[in-house]
Amino acid sequence: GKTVQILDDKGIMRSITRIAHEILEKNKGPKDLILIGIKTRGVPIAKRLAAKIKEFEDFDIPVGLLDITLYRDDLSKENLDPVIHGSSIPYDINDKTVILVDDVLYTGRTARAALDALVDIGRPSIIQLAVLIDRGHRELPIRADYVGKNVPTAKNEIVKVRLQETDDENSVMLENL
Ligand code: 3GP
Ligand code: 5GP
Ligand code: MG
Repeated sequence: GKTVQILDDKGIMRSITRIAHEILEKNKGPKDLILIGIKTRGVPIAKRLAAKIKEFEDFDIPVGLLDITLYRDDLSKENLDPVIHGSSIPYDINDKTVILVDDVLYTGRTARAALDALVDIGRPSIIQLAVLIDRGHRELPIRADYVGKNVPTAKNEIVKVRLQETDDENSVMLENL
């Protein structure tokens, strides 16, 4: 199908830089923040945000990860159920501001599963959500606090996120299946 580029290397970099500034602005600095990347590509985005905050404020933000994937059940092509495979959050999240980070926000089911996983681990004072792309089509009352780019999509389109750390290049493409 047809493929169009939404962000190039510089565009991704600028979005992440802006979100890093927005995180610092909204939370009045880097204190008590923890970034948690959602597997696979949320993790390098979380690490890039932490590196930006280090650059701006000379402050180290802890970065953890959650491994959540969506599984189709046998009966339905539409309903995807998030399954939590594991996590690496070797920090006390109690009374902290936890920022979940993912590449694409779509139905909101992954974010919801991430919230479930977090409340099992501790009791953050605030949980926020940062995504590189919001492609719409929410099926739950979930929204992102920080968005790199809003991309209106059809349900039969997919957003291809490629990052240096996982794919050897930086680009976001919209692909029409
Ligand atoms: P990610 O692990 O980096 O998020 O869901 C597994 C991978 O499939 C995701 O990588 C994502 O990039 C890719 N993907 C592309 N389109 C879709 C989609 O419509 N739904 C889901 N769940 N993943 C998609
Ligand atoms: P949701 O749970 O909000 O439906 O989807 C979020 C998760 O599914 C994200 O982790 C994301 O990787 C993946 N996802 C959903 N739609 C897309 C898409 O169009 N492109 C990519 N790259 N990932 C998607
Ligand atoms: Mg993802």
